[in-house]
Amino acid sequence: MKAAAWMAGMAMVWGAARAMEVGEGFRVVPIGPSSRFEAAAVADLNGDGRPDIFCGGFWYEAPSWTPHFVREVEARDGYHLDFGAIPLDLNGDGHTDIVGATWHNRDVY
Ligand SMILES: [Ca+2]
Ligand SMILES: [Ca+2]
Repeated sequence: MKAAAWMAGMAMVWGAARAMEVGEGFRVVPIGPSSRFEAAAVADLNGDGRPDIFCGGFWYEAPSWTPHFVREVEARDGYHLDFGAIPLDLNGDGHTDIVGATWHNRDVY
């Protein structure tokens, strides 16, 4: 179930502008068709037991995929400085943190 949700989430981030069937048991549901970000992560970000999606400056809350603004992401040379997103609990507080990385300035945040 989590793998299916992850695949659906990734398809939603990069998918077409409308829902469509892509194979038995799967359906593409766009959640950010105008998103210009390249990295995404899947994790339960609000603790409700459902996997959410973090992408660029937003996280998308399952199951409605409501966008929540997180941060401004600087753009440079036509790209947003957001080339990686890894969900981890870095400080051990039980809440998922997102580790991001960029290519242009080699920052990790
Ligand atoms: Ca959740
Ligand atoms: Ca944490």
